[in-house]
Amino acid sequence: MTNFTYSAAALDRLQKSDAEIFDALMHEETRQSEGIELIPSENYCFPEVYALLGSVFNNKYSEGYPGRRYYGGQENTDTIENLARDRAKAVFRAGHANVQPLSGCAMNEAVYFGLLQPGDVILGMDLSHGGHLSHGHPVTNMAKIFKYVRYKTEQPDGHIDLDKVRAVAMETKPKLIICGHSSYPREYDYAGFRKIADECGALLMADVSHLGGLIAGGALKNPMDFGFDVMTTTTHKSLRGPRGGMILCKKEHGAKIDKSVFPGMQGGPHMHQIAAIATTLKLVQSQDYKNYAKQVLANAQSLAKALLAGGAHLVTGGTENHLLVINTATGFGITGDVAEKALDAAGITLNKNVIPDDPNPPMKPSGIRFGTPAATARGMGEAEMQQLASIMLRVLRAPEDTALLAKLREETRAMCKRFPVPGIIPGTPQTQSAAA
Ligand code: DSN
Repeated sequence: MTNFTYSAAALDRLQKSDAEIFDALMHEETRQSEGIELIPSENYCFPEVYALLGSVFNNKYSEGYPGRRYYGGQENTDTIENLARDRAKAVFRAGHANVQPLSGCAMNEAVYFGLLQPGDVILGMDLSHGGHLSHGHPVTNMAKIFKYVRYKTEQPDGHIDLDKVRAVAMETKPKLIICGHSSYPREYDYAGFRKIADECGALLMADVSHLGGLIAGGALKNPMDFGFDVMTTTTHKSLRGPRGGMILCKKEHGAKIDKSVFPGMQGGPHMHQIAAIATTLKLVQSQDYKNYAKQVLANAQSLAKALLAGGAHLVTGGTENHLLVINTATGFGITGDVAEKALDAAGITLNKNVIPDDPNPPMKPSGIRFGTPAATARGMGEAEMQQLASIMLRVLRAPEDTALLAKLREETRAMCKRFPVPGIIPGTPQTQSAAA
């Protein structure tokens, strides 16, 4: 067995019954072990999560909610869903929690359909300024139902000017305002957003998918403490749980949200995923996890400082959370796709990313986005961030120097050896043979 995340017997059967998938799994373990993961929405889940994702809870249909299901045999599924909901409410100080959304887009759609009517106006952040697809990008199905309007960040410093947000809100009269991002490296003024929502009579939602774990660990502010109506978060990013989504809200919105998730949008919830969410929400209450959340931010600061010193152009000039965006076009004269590929060759995985009002197209954008949750989960600290920044700068200055990239690949591999991925024991016989 290569690790303790799967049962030995099940893995053995897989190897015999489907060698192609088995090999891909082994190669992916090797890739994750021997490379440095900097995609800010990715992480290594707690090893306990693998136990539940690979468990018999996968087999159960549980349409409905605890105590009111459509099928029998729910004594254990009710237990796990009740624990997940109670722990979610406690961790995020929310009046109500729904843990059934299958993932991020589904959870946000469930909020829109639960609290709004078709044609209602929703105000969210522009995608190129850090917003998310599920906040109503024109290519989404949601944009066919609701009318989305946008606020942007101010250039060149990249911050949100709340007076401008207020002006758009007063002009467009949204029924819902969304505060949330997937590539905005700054903290929000949650109290300021609450004030604007009150002035224009809108409901207020925070999508903290990237930040959920950092809020749970007490390292960042919690929108629920500022009177937000709804807060959504995925469960597999900084939270380190299984893939999934969660909706936290004021008690008064609970019935509408629940009805919108089931039967409005989904059928049977994924009970193995809910069991893993429940466990995750216990683990994030530990002191170890609180330390982890703080270290994620400290590492991001350290990385930002070293990159700035090396001449990188950081969007907004730095970071106040776990993520950073570099404008590679202005700083290094290369587009994000070129940077992504070169860094990958040096053993660092991150993603090309649009920058505010990017003149370039999404597949050849002007920037890259990266963050520290996964590297921190394997125990890397500020010293390693300095080393990482140095490797990144050398790659960005010479993305076509294949000899240099190969040399740097060895440096990242050596770093990885010192920091095993949680749940994977490197160098075991199967990993080695799959990698060979
Ligand atoms: N794809 C996720 C991210 O990378 O931010 C959000 O859905």
